[in-house]
Amino acid sequence: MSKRIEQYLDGKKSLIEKALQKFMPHASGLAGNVIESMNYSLFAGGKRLRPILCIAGAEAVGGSADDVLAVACALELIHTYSLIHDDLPVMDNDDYRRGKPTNHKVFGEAVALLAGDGLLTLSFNLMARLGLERNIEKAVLLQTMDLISTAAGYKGMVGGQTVDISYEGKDSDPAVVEYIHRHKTGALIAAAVTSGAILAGGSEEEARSLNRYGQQIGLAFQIADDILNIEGDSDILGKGIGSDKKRGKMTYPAVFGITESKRIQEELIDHAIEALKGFDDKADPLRDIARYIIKRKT
Ligand code: GRG
Repeated sequence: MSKRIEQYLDGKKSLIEKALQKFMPHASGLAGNVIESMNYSLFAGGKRLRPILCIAGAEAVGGSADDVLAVACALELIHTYSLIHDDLPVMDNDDYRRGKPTNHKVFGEAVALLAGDGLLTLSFNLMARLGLERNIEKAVLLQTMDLISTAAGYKGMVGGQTVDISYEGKDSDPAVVEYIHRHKTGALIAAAVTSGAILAGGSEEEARSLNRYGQQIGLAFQIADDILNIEGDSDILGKGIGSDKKRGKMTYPAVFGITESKRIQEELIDHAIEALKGFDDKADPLRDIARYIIKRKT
């Protein structure tokens, strides 16, 4: 990873950590254990990629982190909810996430399920509060919430996850694996970059280009995740490897083989960078992130 992108990611990550600390409630009262469970997974680590992309999307159109911090944090809450639910025995049944025992291992399945629900609903509360407190133009905020809720729901992440679990153990199908990856992972990543641009006052054309960028890196990100599940180091990843093969998951390496999957990744990153051709150097962090996504070890 180049020094420039390393510094950018570290800087934005610490901004996001501080904002998350500010937005999250402290565990107290009769329902304190669900708050504790929400905070456990949210602060267990994580690259904070989706909020960073939201900030980088805002910066690419001339905005700043401050314009979008609440929405950036809301995206991380949605992402963390999806990880908690994804790890449940009824889904992928994983024991480790972000280097720690999964939420249900610590708090039990019922509280883990509720912690996911709590994070998801709090994310929309955060966005609504941003609108109320910062006096964001109503149409802009509604467009952002429409974009994010669509990406997180049945047309995006939830839909992709449904196909992912229904196709376990089935014969390889290139169209199905692309559907799974674009929806399960790509949709929220694309919404992250695009929402940043919309909130920061980007034009429709800029938002469309950034969405195209997000779709390409989103798919590449999940292919990289598939490859890390085979070639990665579980200590660095903070979760087990080899699980996709054991469960008969429809992944890019399973469908196309490792070499072709790596070629597809590179091609997607080239297309992502091409989608940024109308942007000046304020979009350099997005260009660097695209390259980093397929080189990452975690
Ligand atoms: C609706 C019941 C219900 C469950 C939803 C939608 C869903 C469960 C899960 C899908 C989300 C998922 C696990 C997608 C895989 C995407 C992925 C590669 C996650 C890991 O993301 P990173 O690497 O993780 O950004 P960190 O820990 O760095 O944040």
